Amino acid sequence: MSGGLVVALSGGVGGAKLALGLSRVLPVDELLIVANTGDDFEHLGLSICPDIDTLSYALAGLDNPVTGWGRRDETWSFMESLAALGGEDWFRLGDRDLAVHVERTQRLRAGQTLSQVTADFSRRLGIGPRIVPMTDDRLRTRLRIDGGWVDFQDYFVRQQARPAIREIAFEGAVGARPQPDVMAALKGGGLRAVVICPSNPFISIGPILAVPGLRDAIAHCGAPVVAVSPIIGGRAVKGPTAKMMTELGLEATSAAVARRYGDLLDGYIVDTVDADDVAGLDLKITVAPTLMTSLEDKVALARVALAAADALR
Ligand code: FO1
Repeated sequence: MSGGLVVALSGGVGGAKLALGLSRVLPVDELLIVANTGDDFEHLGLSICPDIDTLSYALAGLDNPVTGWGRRDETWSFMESLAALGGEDWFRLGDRDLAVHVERTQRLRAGQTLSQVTADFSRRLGIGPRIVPMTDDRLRTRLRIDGGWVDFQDYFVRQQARPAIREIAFEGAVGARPQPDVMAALKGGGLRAVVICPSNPFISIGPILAVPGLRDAIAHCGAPVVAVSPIIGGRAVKGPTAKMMTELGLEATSAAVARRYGDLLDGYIVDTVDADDVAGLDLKITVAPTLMTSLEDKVALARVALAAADALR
């Protein structure tokens, strides 16, 4: 069975790979990508939205294949000039990328919502499916490390995710309202599936589910909810997911990620190497290659995720 809207929850690099695959197999009006904005921050006077931009660049074919974030064919004159002046250069903003932050900041200051700015940028970059922030309100991921609380990008980029994480908080979550189109999609009829992309369950999907009402709306959406594990053989493909799980007292396994999502999930897609690891879970398990290197891999995994969801309808 196919047809109907697919809502995909995604963080940055890993999630964007599956989102790109989904965008290649679904009609543009049958995919709504919900981006994490917990990583967003204000830096050098600019509003930076890393996961929205990573998703946008990936779907526009403008992504940097080496870093996974930022733009391809980037130049760094701004950063070099900033460093020469003694400015903060730990968070690298390429020249082309910079234009996005400058224009977004202007528009947000003029009163547009992040959803409006993102939609217009998407149209101008030729992106078909909709990418929406999980909320238009301010929600910031904060991490407690030894020494106190720090902003997400301070931990992730400036300190290169080295400190051990003791606690995670989503500042502003209590008052954040879910992005209206996401709620309408989850509550309206015609939903085919919710796909949780292979993103970090704590810092990428966690903030999305922390927006009041969103987790509940997903749980009661009436369509299958499937997740793709971000862990392959006890390791994250990219980023500190495995390290973070260990620090938070969990095993760095696909099974532990599924337990983290709890009763939200109907189906779970894990890599072939993790088939035994998830054998005890009370979930419909699909075993498939989940490492996405080529576009073909992304498309293939998107098809697997959709088939897994459809089989649960
Ligand atoms: N990640 C880095 O590791 N170093 C950087 O200098 C960096 C700059 C950067 C600029 C724009 C942007 O949209 C993302 C950027 N990222 C950088 C990635 C980003 O901060 C993280 O990968 C995400 O927040 C995690 O999903």
